[in-house]
Amino acid sequence: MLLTSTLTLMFKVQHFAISKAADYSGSGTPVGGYISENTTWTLDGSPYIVIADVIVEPDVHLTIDPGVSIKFKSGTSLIVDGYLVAKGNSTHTIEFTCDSATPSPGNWNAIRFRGVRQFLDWTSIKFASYGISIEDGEIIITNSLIVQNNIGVSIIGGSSVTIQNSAISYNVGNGLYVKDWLPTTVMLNFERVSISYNGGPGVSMAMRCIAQIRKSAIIKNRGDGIYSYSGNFQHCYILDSRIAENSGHGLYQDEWSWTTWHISGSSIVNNSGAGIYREADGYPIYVENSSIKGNKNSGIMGHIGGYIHYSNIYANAPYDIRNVEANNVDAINNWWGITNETLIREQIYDYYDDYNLGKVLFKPFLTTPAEFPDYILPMTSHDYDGLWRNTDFTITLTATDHESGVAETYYRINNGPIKAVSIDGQPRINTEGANNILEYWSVDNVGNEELPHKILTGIKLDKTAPTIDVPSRIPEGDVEPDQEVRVSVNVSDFVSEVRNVMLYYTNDTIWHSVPMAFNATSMLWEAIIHGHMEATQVKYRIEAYDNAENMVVEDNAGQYYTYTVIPEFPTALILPLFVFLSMLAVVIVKKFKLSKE
Ligand SMILES: [Ca+2]
Ligand SMILES: [Ca+2]
Ligand SMILES: [Ca+2]
Repeated sequence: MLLTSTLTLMFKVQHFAISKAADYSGSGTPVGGYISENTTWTLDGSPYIVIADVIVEPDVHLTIDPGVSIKFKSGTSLIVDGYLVAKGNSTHTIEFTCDSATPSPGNWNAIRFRGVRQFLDWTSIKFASYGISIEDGEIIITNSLIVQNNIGVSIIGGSSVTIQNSAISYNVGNGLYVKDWLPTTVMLNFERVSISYNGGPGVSMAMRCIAQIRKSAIIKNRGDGIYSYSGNFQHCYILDSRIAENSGHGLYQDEWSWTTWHISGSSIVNNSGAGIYREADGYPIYVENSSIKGNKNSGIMGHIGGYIHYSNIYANAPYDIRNVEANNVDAINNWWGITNETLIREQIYDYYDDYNLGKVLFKPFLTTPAEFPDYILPMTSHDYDGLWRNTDFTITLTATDHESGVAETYYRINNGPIKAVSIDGQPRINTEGANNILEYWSVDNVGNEELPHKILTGIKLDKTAPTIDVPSRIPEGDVEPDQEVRVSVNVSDFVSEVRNVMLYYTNDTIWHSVPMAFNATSMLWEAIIHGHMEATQVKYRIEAYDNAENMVVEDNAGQYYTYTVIPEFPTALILPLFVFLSMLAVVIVKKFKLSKE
């Protein structure tokens, strides 16, 4: 409330676009304050620079055209009490990012949805504190990337959140976070979503949240894949999905959470914790047609209930199933990786290991692995570090697909022709620029195409050294003993811009180096040569580096720039003085001669 009233005071003008000359010197259209009538942000006006919070009032539509960039100043938000319709397309995505030369997660605050219904299609949302904060309404996000925020998607209210063909990845904390004690039930509906490489859990779920996750991948998060941490009346459906290689458990329901899990057609594999760990009892888990294998703290552990049928459960350590309660576990018709009943029993911890526990009922069991279709998209990653290069270079794309395997990885550079890694080799960047674009994706052996295509922007190549003009100095003419000389020079650079300029000078014994400072008024680089004794010949040259470590020397074609320090008095005074002294000498000599005579 405090924030809102402050903003009201600040922005009495309803929706304003400050003229560039007056308040904003960058290119683009500055925006801030209230939008109170239907508004469209167009390619012509792009980029839109959010210099203060933008608030879309109730019943008002903000439409954003394909290809538009929205760049947020530090700490600002887009608050949507009305409607946001941001629909890009595959060649013209809509970008929500920070307005910073050094982008990092948390540079700007959030897109906050508090209205009725919102659409994001072919968008990317980067470097926010909360990429998307859902506080009310119904949200549909398709073909979008929510990456490198502190938290990808935060849900603290609302009625339904649908996300399709999108990635929520590389966020610092949670990929998706659901607040405890939601005011109403929120339906989460994910299809073909990758929630991967986040610094916290992939998904944290809480009370009053009903999730259906279909054909999705929750992989390599530095926490649990899905963490259900609070409340009851929850259902979580995991259908045809892959939950793998997370640093915590694949699925973890803690002691404060009562969730019914429905897992079908899914792989829960190679997680550092348990595949599935249920700390609380009371609600069942149903697992069918799934693979639970390679997990490092048991396959399924805790209070199980429900059933586990027609699944592959093997290679989990120390146990494939570890029962912790007095109830029996229905685990018939599964493949345990072996057909020896005694060995299967060793992989199960139950009544026969501790008579206080219920039995795991595993007979009859399958004698060959259960098979299920591959619905999971392949995943491709790159190895570019975001830094400037000064020669042509290759970016290596690596693809994985755990079910049917990768058939091919494709890419195109700067919207050029589509190439295949197996035919054309890995992408090679040879165009100078600060923003080369690499679009890439893979296809698996049953034809699942990685969607949306990954798009790597900001690929930087600068092969051109800076240019240094002929320097000038003050004083321009004679330099007196001990007089400082100010050297000024214009240096320019194509693409990566001048990083630093050095002045080197010598009196023919020692070379000194002085960093030159950029004078924003004169637009020249300047440095001082300290004073020298008379008759000293001073030589100097200038070196400049750009941000890609290209270097150039300006040394007057090897001759250096030079000046000689003159004697203390200028010639105009010295000549008469010399004449006077000569005459004086003659007089003295004559007098001396006279006195001798
Ligand atoms: Ca046992
Ligand atoms: Ca696949
Ligand atoms: Ca350059």
